[in-house]
Amino acid sequence: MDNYKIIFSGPVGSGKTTAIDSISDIPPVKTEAKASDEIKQVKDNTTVAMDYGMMKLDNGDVVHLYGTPGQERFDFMWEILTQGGIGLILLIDNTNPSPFTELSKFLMAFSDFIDSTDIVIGITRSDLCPNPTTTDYHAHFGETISHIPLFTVDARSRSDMAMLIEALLFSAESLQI
Ligand SMILES: Nc1nc2c(ncn2[C@@H]2O[C@H](COP(=O)(O)OP(=O)(O)OP(=O)(O)O)[C@@H](O)[C@H]2O)c(=O)[nH]1
Ligand SMILES: [Mg+2]
Repeated sequence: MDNYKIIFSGPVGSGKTTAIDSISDIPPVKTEAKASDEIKQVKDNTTVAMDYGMMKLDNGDVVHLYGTPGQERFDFMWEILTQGGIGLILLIDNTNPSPFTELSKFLMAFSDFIDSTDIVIGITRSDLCPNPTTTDYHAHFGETISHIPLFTVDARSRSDMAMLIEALLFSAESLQI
């Protein structure tokens, strides 16, 4: 039996806590606090340290799921949480006024981890804001993300989250982790 650690990150409200809720086989451990006024317009709570969940694969392997806080003032947790991880699932909220800027920011912040492991991008909340499309993301970022699996997903959907994890494990296996 193998154990893997995967990290969910991305901006505030992109669905990291929701994603782990959707896919975890155990009730997740959350560290949420009441959101400040700015965030409160979108949701009541925000992650201040981490989320933790886990899922068992059919072959008996266990995938440990860690969610980071989205707020940059808690970014000291990002490096702590990536340690020992085999890959990153980056969730980007498509309703953000500048989703490209948000994606750039997180690709930069996690660049060392991405360089040494693997990454999958999930574009969330596209049902609320269909643009930019995945084609627009590829057109804007070109080579930078051409090798990265990128999907439109709903963090509330277990099957969508399972697809992201499968894509990440598939990429990681091809790197022979
Ligand atoms: N309509 C819609 N809502 C979504 C989708 N994905 C996530 N959500 C909702 O968006 C919100 C995301 O909130 P969280 O999961 O707390 O976001 P987070 O990334 O953990 O945010 P922080 O912890 O503050 O960084 C929740 O209310 C979800 O139900 C989606 O694809 N469509
Ligand atoms: Mg959260």
